[in-house]
Amino acid sequence: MARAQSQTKLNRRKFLASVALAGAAGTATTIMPQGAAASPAIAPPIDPAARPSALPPTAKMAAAEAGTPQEIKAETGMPGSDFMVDVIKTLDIKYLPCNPASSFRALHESLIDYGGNKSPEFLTCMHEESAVGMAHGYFKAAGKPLMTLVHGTVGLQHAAMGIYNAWCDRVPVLVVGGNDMDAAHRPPGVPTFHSAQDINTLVRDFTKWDDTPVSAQHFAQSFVRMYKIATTPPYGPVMMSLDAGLQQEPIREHGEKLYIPRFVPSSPPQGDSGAVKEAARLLSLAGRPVIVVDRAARTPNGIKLLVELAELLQAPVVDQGGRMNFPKTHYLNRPPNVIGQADVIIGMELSDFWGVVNGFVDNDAHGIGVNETKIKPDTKLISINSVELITKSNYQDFQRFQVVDVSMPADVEATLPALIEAVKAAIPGDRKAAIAKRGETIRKAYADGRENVKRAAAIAWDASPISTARLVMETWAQIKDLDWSLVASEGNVSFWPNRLWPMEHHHHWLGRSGGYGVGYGAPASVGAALANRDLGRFSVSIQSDGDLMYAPGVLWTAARHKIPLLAVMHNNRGYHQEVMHVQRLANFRNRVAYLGNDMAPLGTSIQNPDIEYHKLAESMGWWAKGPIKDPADLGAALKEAVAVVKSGQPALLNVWTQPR
Ligand SMILES: Cc1ncc(C[n+]2csc(CCOP(=O)(O)OP(=O)(O)O)c2C)c(N)n1
Ligand SMILES: [Mg+2]
Repeated sequence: MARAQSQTKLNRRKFLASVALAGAAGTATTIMPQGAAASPAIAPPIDPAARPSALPPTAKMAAAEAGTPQEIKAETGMPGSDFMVDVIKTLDIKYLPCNPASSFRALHESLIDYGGNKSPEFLTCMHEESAVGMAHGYFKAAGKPLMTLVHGTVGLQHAAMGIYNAWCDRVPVLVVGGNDMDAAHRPPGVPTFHSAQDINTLVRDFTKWDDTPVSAQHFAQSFVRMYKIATTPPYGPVMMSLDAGLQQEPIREHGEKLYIPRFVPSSPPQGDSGAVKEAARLLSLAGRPVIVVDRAARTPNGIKLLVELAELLQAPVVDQGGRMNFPKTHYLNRPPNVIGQADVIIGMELSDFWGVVNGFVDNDAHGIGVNETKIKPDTKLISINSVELITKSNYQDFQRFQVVDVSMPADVEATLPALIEAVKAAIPGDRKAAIAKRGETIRKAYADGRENVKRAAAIAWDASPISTARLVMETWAQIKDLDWSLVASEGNVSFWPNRLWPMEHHHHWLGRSGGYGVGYGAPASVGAALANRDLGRFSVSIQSDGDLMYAPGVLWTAARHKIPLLAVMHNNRGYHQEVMHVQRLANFRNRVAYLGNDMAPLGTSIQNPDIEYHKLAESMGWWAKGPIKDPADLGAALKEAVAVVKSGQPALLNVWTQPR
């Protein structure tokens, strides 16, 4: 990008260049590293006169090296990045989780000094993946997107997995990467290592849109546009490469007055009326309709609409848990085994319809996966899925191809009101009694199912290390009277919260990472806890050990910014899922998985030394306790931790658990 060659800029560049040159020359002529003469491996001092392109330092340069640096002359005119702050402020973005970097120093300076560090407020992050994970979790609790700034190359590389998770989880995150693009004027050395022609290419395959503005006005249009695209269902992350020069240079208006485009949200895409009618006809005539939902309820209203449809049809709902879609306490909430008997299945925002109606058995007798259908050959399939509108090619988040009979590339929440009305109109009067009877049978199955789950949870109740069911239910006992929000449950605790906690409200369950990139749980729970703090809710997370150690610095961010969160650790001392994968392959090959001398599964355990997570958290400003191994100690420790979190601090309990 061409930079304005203002007098100020030239002065500053000359000044910086002179300091750098004088520094190099000064070093060469006067300083010898200790022991250098004796070691042939270390280059001899450089004779400045022998260097073809560098002049010996002038007296002025040498003085600049030794003396106090001169003040840089103040820039005149409105800095481009101040205008950028004006643009950003129109969108009411509350926070900016961010790891700092020079490629966006100008915007950083404007945000704090011109923008007053409000809307957005900086949250200091220790890893770019943590920043994106925080924005991801925040959105799911608050329903509002955050932005982050990343160092265009290296920072974006760190952020990439978090962006992929947000993409797969259909969550908007606004990512702006600083990038010093003018090869003729950017500082050489490190800043040039950190520049690229096109940083956006790194994440283009898993963002909804990206751009590289070349003027202040272009920035204004693109920032509002990226916000609009990210927040139009299906939601998704978006990316902007932001030139360091454009941020830094004063505004040039090209004779045209700069303006900030007004943000007007787009309406979500609604299913075609003919397809809605056909879906309603199939559902209302079905003997055993089943509703399967994954990310169907975008908002609390989505839950209400789903309850209305399910009750109208007295159809069981299989909630795959991408979001809090349907109350766990409702008798129509059923496990996936109802799918086998269905004659009509409607899938709503499913990430994997094939997986709903087919089974895959890993490693059969021939060592490869086997596919088997789970449904009857004449079962009719209906799909409402907005993600079909943004399918890309490279990453395989679109899963296997599944033929469906009625396909609506549309947003479920936006389509449900029309579908409900169409179903009401389509149900024949003489089917109403049969539909009501279907409901009674399901009600009984629901009650029996609850009893079975409770019996299963009681198994090994007193075991040490602590059973995952006990971990989850002891936690429940301490939070049940609060306005709680389970902000993340990472690792695998056999889905006990989803099976046993009476989740009813949108914030009771926020879903998982989306892309199953491990390392999501810790930052997403801090981000969601921040949103819940502002909304007056109590945040709890089930925090696995493997997940926490990808980027534990987010613990510091939570303490620094006073984000109350109860992190109850599922510390099974390993990457247990991978323990099982290696074991499965050893079994298949008729070998004993080699345990190594310390009797731990090799390459998959996190033991010996055991990580003292409570000390780790304490060192970063958390209240913490552990390791808790005896289940009898758990209740009291949780009680203490809950009181700490209620007082506004984060608290972590390091609990030793059974593998799953
Ligand atoms: C970034 C990333 N690296 C590796 C994996 C592979 N992986 C899947 S589950 C898992 C174990 C996670 O350990 P933990 O969070 O402690 O959960 P546990 O399985 O022990 O319950 C790993 C390493 C992954 N999904 N993502
Ligand atoms: Mg683990």
